[in-house]
Amino acid sequence: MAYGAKDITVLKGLEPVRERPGMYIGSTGLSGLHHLVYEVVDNSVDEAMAGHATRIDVALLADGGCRVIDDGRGIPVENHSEYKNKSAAEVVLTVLHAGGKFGGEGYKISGGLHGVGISVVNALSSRLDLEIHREDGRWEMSFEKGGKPTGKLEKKAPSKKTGTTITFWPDPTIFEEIEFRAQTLLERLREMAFLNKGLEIRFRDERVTPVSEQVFKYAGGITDFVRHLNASKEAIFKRVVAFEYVTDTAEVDIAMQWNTGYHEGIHSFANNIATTEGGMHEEGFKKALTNAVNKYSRGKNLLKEKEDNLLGEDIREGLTAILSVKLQNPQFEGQTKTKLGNTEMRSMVEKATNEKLGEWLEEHPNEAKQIVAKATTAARARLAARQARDLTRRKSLLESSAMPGKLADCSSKDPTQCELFIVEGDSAGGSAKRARNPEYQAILPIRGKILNVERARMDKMLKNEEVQTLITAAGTSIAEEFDIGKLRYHKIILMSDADVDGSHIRTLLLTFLYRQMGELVRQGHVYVAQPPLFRADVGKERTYLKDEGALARFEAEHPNRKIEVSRFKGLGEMDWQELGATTMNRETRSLLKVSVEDAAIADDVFSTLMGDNVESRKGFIQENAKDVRFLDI
Ligand code: 0RA
Repeated sequence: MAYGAKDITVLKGLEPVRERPGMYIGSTGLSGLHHLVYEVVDNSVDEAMAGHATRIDVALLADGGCRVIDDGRGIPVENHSEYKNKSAAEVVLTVLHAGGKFGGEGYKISGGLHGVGISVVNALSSRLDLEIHREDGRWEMSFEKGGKPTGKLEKKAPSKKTGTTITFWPDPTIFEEIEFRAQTLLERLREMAFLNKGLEIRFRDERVTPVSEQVFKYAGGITDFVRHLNASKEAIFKRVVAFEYVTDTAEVDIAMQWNTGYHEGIHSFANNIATTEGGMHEEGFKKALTNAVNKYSRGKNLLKEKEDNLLGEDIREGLTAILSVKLQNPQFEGQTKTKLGNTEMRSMVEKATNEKLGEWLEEHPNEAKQIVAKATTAARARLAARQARDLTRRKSLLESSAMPGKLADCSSKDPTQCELFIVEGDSAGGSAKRARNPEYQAILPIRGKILNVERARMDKMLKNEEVQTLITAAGTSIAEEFDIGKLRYHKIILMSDADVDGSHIRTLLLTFLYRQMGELVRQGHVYVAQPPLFRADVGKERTYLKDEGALARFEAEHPNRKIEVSRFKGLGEMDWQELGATTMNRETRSLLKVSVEDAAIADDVFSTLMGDNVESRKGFIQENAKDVRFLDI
């Protein structure tokens, strides 16, 4: 049976959409505004998924409109069976829930977050122009003021091609803001192109001069997506593990690649919608991934009989994966409706992954070995971390409340008032002890050299005595045992030299804090001290300047004066009074609060600096040596 006008079933008029836009597009802010574009594009992508469209053009017009063109079949133009005198196109644009997706034998699979249809876009636009190429003609119709037709659908000229063009102008009385953000749209459109192999999506921003245009088209689909996500990372091997699994009712598409980092990046989608809360498909994938790798390891004796199975988290360390499923009736659940609830997808993805990944591993023994080796190292690091934790716990039990000897603790027991300075180097530690306010400032000297040895992996860091001391001093323990309620100092301040070694140690410590005590960073307890780099004397007046920029400004502000500048090579070169006044005294110092982003960057830098690949490490250091963002927070 041909799919045509009579399959388009009808539910409601458009008034409810204007009354409660949030119900249909989530919000009337930027996200809702962008939703309009996605809704239109989703319809075109559906046409592509059904095999009828190959290209979609999205343009942001100079006058604030948005135009979406596709080369699909075109919305049906004949009169609708249930509406006298109304074309199917008019029904699709003016009746809620009338699309190709509801009832009848429309598409097998369709995207769109709420599947609300383009009538919602019409309802929330001050104007909408429709152009259809179909049945040998070019047809046009326009709407204004929230979806009111300005006339009937009319054939304007003969045409040999097919397709739909929708141009709409968001209603400024509905939206808080009507200026689209190119970057946001662009990222989503690129994602759409990745998720639909071979589909060409063009994006043009005509609001800027020169007009910018980008073309997204990926012959490799989600395999290209994974490469894109891993582009700045170092893969453990070049190949992307990819497979698909198709049944009559659904489709599973998986691509993955491991990198030398530690981050787990599984991105799942159902019908092109990001399922950020996960769901059944993700559960099935994780279970089978763990199972397949363990089964392979046992089979090949890479895991000895007496050894424990690798855990899922070990196997997923450094994994970037895209899991895309397409199914008929997706159930979206969870807080943000981004969790896939269809239980049949759990077993289907599990089966697909067990079978296909199992085969892949057998067919690629070299790569398989590397996957197992990476997971084994992760498992070892996990065990070492636990040992280290047990050790600190036992120590603190034995010594009851005794704090480590190296720590010069403060007398106040009120954590909100207390500060812990982690100071690189013994001599700087000495100055810091003299300069501090012993009531609420504690000093923990750390010898940089010790941390600096070779490529400190996290497990080595945890075994390090000074890191252990830091854990005990902070009071919170780490990883799963972490308890922020036990934090002994509300400010943890890293104080190290403003040189390469200093920033190296900062990177290590930040990485450690980020990975093992992440909540400290997230809740804003971690700071970096800012010792000055220069002392400038003008006559009897002495000024401390934090960097070259500050020095240049100072020089500009003192023309024709003799300025005596000395540079501090390290904290050790400052006397304790100077250190106190410039860097520690609450009244006069300046501290930088470490953001989660700073810490994540440190973690990235750490992975690259400490990774096993010497070449990439060298390259990275050379490339980023001048990038202060990385090494000098
Ligand atoms: C209803 C039925 C058919 C196609 C469409 C709607 C359709 C909607 C949009 C929105 C943007 N682009 C679109 N392309 C198609 C099926 C028509 C047929 O059977 O030929």
